[in-house]
Amino acid sequence: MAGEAQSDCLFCRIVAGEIPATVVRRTERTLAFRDIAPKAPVHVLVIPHAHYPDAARLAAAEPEIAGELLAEAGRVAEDEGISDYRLIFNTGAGAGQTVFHAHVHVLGGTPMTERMI
Ligand code: DGP
Repeated sequence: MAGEAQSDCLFCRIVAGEIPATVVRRTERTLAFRDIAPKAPVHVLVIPHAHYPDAARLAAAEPEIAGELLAEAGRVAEDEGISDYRLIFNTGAGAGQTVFHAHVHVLGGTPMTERMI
């Protein structure tokens, strides 16, 4: 069913605590943790607990959670002490998406003038 945890999904397993991650924020419906291969001094991923393959499909099915994802991204930036940051939603393998569980990258802590991811 839409939104249900998938046993073969890396980020579902992080949500379940089966795979360790450096968690920086957690809410009832979202989780924020540091990217394993940071592309900037601040590189945090914010994901919904619910499994949707990408952010657009999350927004279509659960617009409230999609809004929470953005609000949490802003709170991560605030917690990290950065006012300038980039939010990235890679959607589809051809755009660089490698994990097919909706997520937004929060990138910052350095001048964000070039393509980084
Ligand atoms: P994307 O390319 O947009 O699908 O981003 C997926 C990100 O997930 C990528 O920047 C690397 C990160 N990542 C992959 N595996 C792990 C992991 O096991 N732990 C953490 N913290 N991040 C991971």
